[in-house]
Amino acid sequence: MTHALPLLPDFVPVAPATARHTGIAPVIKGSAATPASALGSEARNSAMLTYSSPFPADFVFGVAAAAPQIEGAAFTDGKGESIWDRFCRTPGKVHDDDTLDVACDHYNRFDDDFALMASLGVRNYRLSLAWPRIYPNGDGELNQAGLDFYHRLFASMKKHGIEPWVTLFHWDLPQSLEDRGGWTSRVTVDAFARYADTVVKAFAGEVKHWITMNEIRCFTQLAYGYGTKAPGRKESTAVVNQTFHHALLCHGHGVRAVREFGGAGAVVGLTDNCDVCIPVTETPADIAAAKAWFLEKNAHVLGAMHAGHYPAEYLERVGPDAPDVRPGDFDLISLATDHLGLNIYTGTYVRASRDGIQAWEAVPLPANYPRADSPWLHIAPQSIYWATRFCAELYGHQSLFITENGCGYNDEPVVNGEVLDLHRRDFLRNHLREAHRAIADGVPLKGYFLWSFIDNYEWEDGYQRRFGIVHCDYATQVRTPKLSARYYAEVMRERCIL
Ligand code: BGP
Repeated sequence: MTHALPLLPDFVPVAPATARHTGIAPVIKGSAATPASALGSEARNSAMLTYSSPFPADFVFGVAAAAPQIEGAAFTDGKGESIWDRFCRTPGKVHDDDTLDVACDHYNRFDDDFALMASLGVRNYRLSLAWPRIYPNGDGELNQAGLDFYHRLFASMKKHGIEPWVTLFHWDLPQSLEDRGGWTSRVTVDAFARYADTVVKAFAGEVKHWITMNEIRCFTQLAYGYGTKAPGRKESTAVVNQTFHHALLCHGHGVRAVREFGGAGAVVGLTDNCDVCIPVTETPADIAAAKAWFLEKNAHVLGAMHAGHYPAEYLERVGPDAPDVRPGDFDLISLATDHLGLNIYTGTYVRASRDGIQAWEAVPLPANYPRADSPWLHIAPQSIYWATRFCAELYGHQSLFITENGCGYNDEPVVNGEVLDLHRRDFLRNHLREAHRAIADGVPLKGYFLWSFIDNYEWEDGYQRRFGIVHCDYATQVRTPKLSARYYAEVMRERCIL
């Protein structure tokens, strides 16, 4: 069956962007004008990719996880306390008061885990480094045992033929830094700069793919505004906006550290969970509305990073709550990156407003819209297509990765050695189809990392929520690949949607 869609009406072939991050094409609120596509004329050629075609030869398939969620060994070999180690011990904050103490015991079982990954044909694994394992107090004394652990881990990955994609920060801030203000304070920025320098220098020989931060919104807004994630604070909008700014500075330091110490061939970028939308109908009017929504909602992270300043519209919106910006901050924040990672789970439906005055109208989801057991995870595979396409068009990105995509469910029992998670297989297949469609339409999507390799500690949902393609029995630490793991293994082997 042929699935090659014609290029959508607003794909105007233009010369490919010369810089990695070109300026943002203007979207004027209320205007019907559609920004020109940043995609080049190659978009037309790659539209020859059909539904049954393999993914491009250089397309990266992988799986993802993060240190605090799988490693366990929360206080072993000198590791310091993280804000999540503290938060999970505050009664009522995490489902069943689950702790990260043991998790998947990956700290002790990584070699077996990599053998299992390799047996499924996984060649790329996105992981994170635990900052408090390396600097137990965030700054201060270095813990050599922490560095040694990751040297052993990378050696094992190499032995099993698995390429590391390393995130410098995936939410496990050292508690000592939180005691000094956490993300509200520049102390954290300085400490992160030192930590980034240390780990990039230490692992330059083992790691070539770097990701600076994971999902700035989650460890700032949700953690310091809503208080649902560690450290669970409820600060003012102005303070929350400042935490965003400090996180952006740390992203900049991550880029700087890789440029200075990463060695030949090292690449770096941010992983963002941008707000994602889907045009209700794929018509020029709804697409333009969705694009205007995307630009507005992402102004304070992607917009700022790519423009080299906070966009005027954002500053107008936040007024006196705007972050304090010091001279030189945006030199760091807007350093050129090599790729952009997007964690895509869900999306908002947007259409052209019926009053013809507003630039867009978000359509609320009805109560019976399908979702996973995670209450926020409404199933919207087209999110992948539109998020990657808008990032290419609006920011001129030439190299995009889905760094997370997956679904969380509660009860997935092992029966006769199997977990028949057809729901996850379906989720995966439908999202891969949209990734494939994006590539066919010329979007420079270069890879896909599934969240997650193994069931793990899902933050405030503890061990209740399972996102893995491999089942973890937390009582015995027995791993059982689910049906979705077998399915994904075949997809990776054939490099086709099956
Ligand atoms: C992302 C995080 C992951 C993972 C996933 C599932 O936001 O980067 O670490 O946890 O979401 O989400 P959650 O655990 O919040 O349900």
